[in-house]
Amino acid sequence: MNQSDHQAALAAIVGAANVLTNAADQAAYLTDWRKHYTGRAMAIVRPGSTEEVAAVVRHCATHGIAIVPQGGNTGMAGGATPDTSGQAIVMSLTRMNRIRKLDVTDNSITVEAGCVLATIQQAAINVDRLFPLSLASEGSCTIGGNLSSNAGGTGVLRYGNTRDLCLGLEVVTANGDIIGARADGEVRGLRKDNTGYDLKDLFIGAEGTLGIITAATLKLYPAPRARVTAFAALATPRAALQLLTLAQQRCGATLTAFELISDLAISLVERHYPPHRSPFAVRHPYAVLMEISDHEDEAHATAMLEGLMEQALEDGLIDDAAIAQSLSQSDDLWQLRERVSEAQAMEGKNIKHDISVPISRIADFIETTDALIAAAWPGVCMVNFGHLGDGNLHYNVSPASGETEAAFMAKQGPVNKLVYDSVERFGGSISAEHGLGQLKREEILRYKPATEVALMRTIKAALDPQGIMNPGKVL
Ligand code: FAD
Ligand code: 2HG
Ligand code: ZN
Repeated sequence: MNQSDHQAALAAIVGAANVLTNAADQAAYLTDWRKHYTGRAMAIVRPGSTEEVAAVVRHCATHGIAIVPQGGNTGMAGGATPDTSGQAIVMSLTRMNRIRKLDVTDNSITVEAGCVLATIQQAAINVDRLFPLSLASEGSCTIGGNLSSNAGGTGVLRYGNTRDLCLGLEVVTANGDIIGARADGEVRGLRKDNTGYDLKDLFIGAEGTLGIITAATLKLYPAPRARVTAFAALATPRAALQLLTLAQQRCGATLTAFELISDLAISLVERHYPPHRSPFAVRHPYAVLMEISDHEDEAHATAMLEGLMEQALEDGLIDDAAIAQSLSQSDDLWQLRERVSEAQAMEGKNIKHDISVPISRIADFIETTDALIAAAWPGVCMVNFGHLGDGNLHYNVSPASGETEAAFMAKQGPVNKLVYDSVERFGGSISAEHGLGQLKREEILRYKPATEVALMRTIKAALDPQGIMNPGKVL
């Protein structure tokens, strides 16, 4: 069969309108969000049901055609972009966007893989529940992509990563079998099920290299009665770490977000997203954005945050504080955090490091690594922000003033190596929440023990013996 025979066979499965073959229709699917990778594809295939996904996979397995699964295409590691051979298909799951079931007694929701995260959050709110996964890309990323990259976001310190929010998965395997569905078609989603290896955990975080997630049953939580946000100005990440310990002592499980933002990151948002501005009259090197989710009421949550801020000021941990008095003030503060990535992208290319170290070592890591970078490349800018409460930093590096983008990006390899070697010395991970994709596929070999990489290859070979599932990613 030649390419047009395959395109026709795929059209027979999903409908001709859902097999995109011309360059203009394909363009949006072939470049990643950061515009670091552009690939080519034999076709963009958009199945509308699990059975169609399975039939497409069976066709590809029979003919050895590679499949690149794609959700909202917001990934940061190039995982959803095909290579330049033009031999693979991109399978976009976005037509599979139904909410199949929501059960308030089970506190669970079953959704198809292409469901946009914000849609799931809203469905939960509609029944007075919370789906706590929250990321700046929530308006366009899909739950299939969140699960496949085991996304983190801003609620991890209280609710865990996407993996922790998943009760069950429906998956199409690399030979086209459907697993995870019960005989009546529902996705299994038990709170307890110790019947051998937990297969769903293999597919979570696999970045589409082992199979295709078609639906998931997810945990819901009672909706908090009040969410109150505070913004604190401070001098150093070390002070932020002390504030985290104090906040955890005083607020316990009500502390649901603890984000660090450097002043440079805030300035980028101010420049590109006016009228959002720091609430403080003078500049401070760092800010922390904190959120309390309270099951009493707003007055109780506000009083708790006020008490915390007063003590932090008294103890000299923070230099100033603002507590949002309304939902719109809270949204304004969150924008200062959530817009950083987009503001950085508008500024031009940057070298990203999505890293984690033990929470206790984060201040030492920043001090040490900042000094190493300043010595090696004087003048480059550190746009440092992230999920401090999880030990996860977006330790991004931007060009020195006047430096061309091309000259700066030529340093990517050595900058990455310096940062990742430092992460290694601090006992951390070179990918905290964005995955490996094609971006870190080579680098991981340097930092992950060879026996663990070998075991990953064994799993890959067992589940995808032909290597058709998202080749060139992760491994
Ligand atoms: P895609 O980008 O389409 O795909 C991601 C990976 O999953 C690819 O390897 C793809 O092949 C695979 N995949 C997608 N769907 C399936 C499926 N159904 N079955 C099998 N494999 C599949 N990430 C965080 O963890 N925390 C953050 O705070 C965060 N903030 C972000 C903010 C912005 C502004 C942006 C642009 C991105 C952010 N991300 C963050 C990165 C990104 O990982 C998440 O947006 C999201 O998890 C990706 O979902 P997606 O649907 O866009 O997946
Ligand atoms: C965030 O936390 C995302 O905003 C993106 O994970 C981080 O752009 C980045 O480096
Ligand atoms: Zn993040």
